[in-house]
Amino acid sequence: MAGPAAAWWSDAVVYQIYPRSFADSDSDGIGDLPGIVERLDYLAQLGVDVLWLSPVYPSPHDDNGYDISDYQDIDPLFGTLADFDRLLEAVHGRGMKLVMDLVVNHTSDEHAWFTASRDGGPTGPRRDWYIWRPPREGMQPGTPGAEPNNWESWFSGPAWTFDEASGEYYLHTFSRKQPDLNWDNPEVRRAVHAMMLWWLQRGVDGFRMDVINLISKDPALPDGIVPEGSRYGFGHPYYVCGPRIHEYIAEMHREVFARHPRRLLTVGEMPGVTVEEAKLFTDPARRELDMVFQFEHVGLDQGPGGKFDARPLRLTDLKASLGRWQTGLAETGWNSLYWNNHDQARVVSRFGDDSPAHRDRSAKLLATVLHLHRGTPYVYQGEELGMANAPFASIDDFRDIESLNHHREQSALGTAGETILDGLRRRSRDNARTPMQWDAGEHAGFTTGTPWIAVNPDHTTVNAKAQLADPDSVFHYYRRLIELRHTEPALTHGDFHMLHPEHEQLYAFTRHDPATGTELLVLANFGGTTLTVDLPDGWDHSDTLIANLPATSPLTSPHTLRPWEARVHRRTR
Ligand code: TEU
Repeated sequence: MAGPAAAWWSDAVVYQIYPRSFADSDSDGIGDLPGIVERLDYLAQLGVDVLWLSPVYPSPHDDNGYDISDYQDIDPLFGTLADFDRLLEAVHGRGMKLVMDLVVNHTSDEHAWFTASRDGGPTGPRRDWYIWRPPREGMQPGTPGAEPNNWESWFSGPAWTFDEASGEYYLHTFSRKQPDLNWDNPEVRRAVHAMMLWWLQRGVDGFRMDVINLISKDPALPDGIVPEGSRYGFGHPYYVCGPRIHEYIAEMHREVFARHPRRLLTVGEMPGVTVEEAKLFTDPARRELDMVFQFEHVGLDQGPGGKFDARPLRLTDLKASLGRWQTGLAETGWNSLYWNNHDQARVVSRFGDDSPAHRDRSAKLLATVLHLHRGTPYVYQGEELGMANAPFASIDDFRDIESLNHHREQSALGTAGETILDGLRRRSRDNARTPMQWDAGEHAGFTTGTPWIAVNPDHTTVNAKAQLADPDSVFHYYRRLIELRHTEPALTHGDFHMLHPEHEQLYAFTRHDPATGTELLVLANFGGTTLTVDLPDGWDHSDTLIANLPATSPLTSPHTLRPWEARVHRRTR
């Protein structure tokens, strides 16, 4: 239901730019801010409302900029603060908004805050800005098992690194070059708030907040349960939505968002968040965040071996999960909707079919299903072209620290090379990070230099230039879906009702907006074979709102859907 005052972002579509791989203006093989400026007309044509920039701050790039060494500047790789101001002005000039990536669970180990914390030793004034602990009692410091607890880093290996000079360990949930800040220290929180206000004063329109639900750790830092076959304990229960998380987010709202006159967008990236927690974070009355990124639906095709143990997706699992988030955040709270980002394999390869016969159709089907849900849709660069996973030939083709560490760790454990590579080909974050495919030319028009990661060879057929010229392309289909978000209030306000939840090939639902009486019916055939379905009453001969294939006959029940066909129908009642 519309509620008293729908927020501006409720009918907005956000586009994520991964600057390193978007457009390179100076031929160094790495995308940059002036490159983005040159491509803004493309984004305006797509019709998106908000751009989210992955980090462009100074960084040693151990994790491609998610390891920040200075929060208030631009990395020379990407340009200067003056380039940033020009970009912001150009974005605003086209009626779009710009959201920054805020990475404050951790800094780089090259950030001045951390070097002061480390070099000042255990009694130094900045020591308590990070999470330092002595070695485990009775163990030889610096040897395996002497870590203060048994938590594993998300990028393989222990979550602790020993500092010889002070004889203590620091905690890093991610790489050893990403030490976790100590949010329990009020000075840290004040410094982060001041930095956020600085960016808002510069004119940015909000923040995407990296792993923001991990910032509050159980101060006891207890050992986690060790799963069978693992060396490490499961630390999540002690820091995923930890004890003071809502206090810290509410404080940030008070100290930063509420002090700022402009209308912002705030989205918290939250691995492991539940519907119940998400409702608390996004309940407007609690004044915390506008929306969160949840991870449930992107973990459904994962086997017991973890992220790189890929399994086929069961459509019933996907519907049960997304359906639960739709109903869970219906009365209170708000969903963000995404298939892709810079951490996920390409959706057309993952949940669709990237073979030439079905690629465009399944890309459009996935777009239809996602964009017809209730929430704010996010499009990740290249998704609007149906960009697919890359054909990585060997480990030398990968760049991502998570992938490289995983490969090293599994090789040491004796896992067969092809098995490791197979997992990486399906799941590596590098699938999302190959350069944006602008045209069929050398390096896809991304750079005139040597790209930092190889372009996908399929750019000769899959590229923006070709798709702009083809009214039937995936690009123009996304453009129409984005336009619908702006023109059809049932997309924003309509309630959500899943149909046929037990069906393994049909994704079908209705959206009903009581204020206008508009009802939408979404039918999507998730597979390469035809499918005959019974329609609910009253939809015969209804209007087509959008479809990825031209209709051959009016809608009547039972209706046969062609392979990967998606249709949206509209009626008033
Ligand atoms: O990601 C956190 C996250 O939950 C994962 O997607 C993670 O990156 C990884 O894929 C686990 O398998 C955020 C950023 O989006 C990611 O790029 C960073 O590497 C990470 O935080 C650390 O800042």
